Amino acid sequence: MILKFSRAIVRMPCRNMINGLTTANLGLPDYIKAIGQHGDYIHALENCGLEVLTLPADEKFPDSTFIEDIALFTPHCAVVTNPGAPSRNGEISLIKETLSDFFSRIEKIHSPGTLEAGDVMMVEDHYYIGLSERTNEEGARQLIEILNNYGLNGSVIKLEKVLHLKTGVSYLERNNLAACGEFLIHPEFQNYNLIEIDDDESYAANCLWINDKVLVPAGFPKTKKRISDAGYFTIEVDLSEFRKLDGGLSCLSLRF
Ligand code: CIR
Repeated sequence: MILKFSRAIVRMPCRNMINGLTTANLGLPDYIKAIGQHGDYIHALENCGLEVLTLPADEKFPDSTFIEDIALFTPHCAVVTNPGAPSRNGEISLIKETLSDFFSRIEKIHSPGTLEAGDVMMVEDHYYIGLSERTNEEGARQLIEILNNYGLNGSVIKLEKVLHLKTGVSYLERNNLAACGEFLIHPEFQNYNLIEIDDDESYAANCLWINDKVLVPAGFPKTKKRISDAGYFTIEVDLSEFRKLDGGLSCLSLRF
C-alpha cells in the first residue's frame, strides 16, 4: 500500500445535526442512521491504513461532524480556518487543542478573511483554493501567504455553482482528477487526466483518495466504474444522511 496518510480525525455527528445548514431538499437526516454510516466511514478509513481519532459530538454545532472545513493540514503545519458560515465559526475553538497534539506549527486565518477547507484541494505542493460563499479573497490571500512561508504555493478558482471546491472536484493522485460540471472545462484543470463525473452523479465528484484506495459514495455506479477503470481499488460508503446536509466524503475527516 502506498502510504501518504497515516491518521485521520473525525467528529461524531450530534443529535442536533437535523438543524445543520443545507440546500439539498432531501429531508431531515436520521441521526441513528447517520451514526451507523459514520461508523462505516471510520471503518473505511481504517481499511485504508489510517489510525482514526474520533472526537466527541458537540450539540452546540449542528454541522461539526463536517470537520474538514475547520482545519487544513500541510506536511509542515496545520492551519485553523475561519469558516464563512456564522453558525459554524465557533467550531474552530473545538479543534485547537487537538491540533496541538499533532502539529508544532499552527497557523490561523483571520477576519475579515474567511476560509473553509472544503474549498482547498491539495495537489502535491500546490493548493487550489475555491472562492465561494464561504471562502473570500482575503481568506485565500492569507492562506497563500502562509503556504509560501513553508515553500508551498496556492492559486484561486472562482466557483460558480457548488458549495465548496471539493464538492465538484477531487484529486486522486497520479495526475488523475475526478471532476464534474464547471470543473471539466476549467482552464486550470486541463492538464490533468480528467475522470468525468456525470451531472446525474455529481454528488460522487467528492470522492476521497487515501493511500491509493478511493472511497466513493454508495449508489453512483458510473462513477465507481470510471474510478475502478482508472486503476483504483474503490470502497463504497453510504452517506445518504450526510448528503441531506450537503456533506460529502471528504468533509467528514481530516487526514494527515
Ligand atoms: C455546511 O453547509 O457547512 C454543512 N452542512 C456541509 C459542509 C460540507 N463540507 C464540505 O463540503 N467540505
